[in-house]
Amino acid sequence: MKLRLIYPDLPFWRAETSRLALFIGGIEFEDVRPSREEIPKMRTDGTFPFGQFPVLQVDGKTIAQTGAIARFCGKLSGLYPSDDNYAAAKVDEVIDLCTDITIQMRPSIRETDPKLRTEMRKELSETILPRWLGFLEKLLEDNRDTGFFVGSSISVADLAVWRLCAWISGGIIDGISTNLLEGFPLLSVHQREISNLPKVMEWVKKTHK
Ligand SMILES: N[C@@H](CCC(=O)N[C@@H](CS)C(=O)NCC(=O)O)C(=O)O
Repeated sequence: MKLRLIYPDLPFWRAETSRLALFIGGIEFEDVRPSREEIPKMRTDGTFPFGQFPVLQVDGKTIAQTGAIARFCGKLSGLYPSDDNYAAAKVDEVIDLCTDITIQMRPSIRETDPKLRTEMRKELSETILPRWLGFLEKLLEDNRDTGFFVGSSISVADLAVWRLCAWISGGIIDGISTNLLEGFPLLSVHQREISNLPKVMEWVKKTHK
């Protein structure tokens, strides 16, 4: 099976979850990272069927949508439950939660008025994100003995949250506190543990700039 995963050269969770899953699973894929100049053409030549990315091409056929791609790559890599429908739904739940959190960020990222943007980021830091991160913390608490989001081993849910939290609290977005995870002990430990996995460290060393 020939796989081409298409997303700009950024370790954003929407693509990085699937890239990393394939890497961990030892599944060969072409890691296509179009430049800013190449993207407009891809919007019109059918590469991005909904005008958005990531996109995964499987033997020339296209899968769009972050969650669909993550599930597909998770299944190929052994990082998505294959015989437990409840566990599979719980993984989906976490990925959808990552999407919801990303959507919370969008208005301030698109805001062009600096004063309004600062106010929005303050509200995100102080109120909105702590509420949503609390939901993730609660999921870890419910699955406490394992340190993973679902079941007793790593899944694409863990990879998605790991990259999402690195983005939110990594000092990448002006005005969003880098101490955001401090109030969430299980999420903080989860973040560290995933970062320290040998395959994750190898991938980060290889691809993150
Ligand atoms: N529903 C899509 C949303 C993907 C999305 O918003 N991608 C962003 C990049 S992270 C994008 O394509 N932005 C450009 C645009 O919307 O025109 C998914 O789940 O993959």
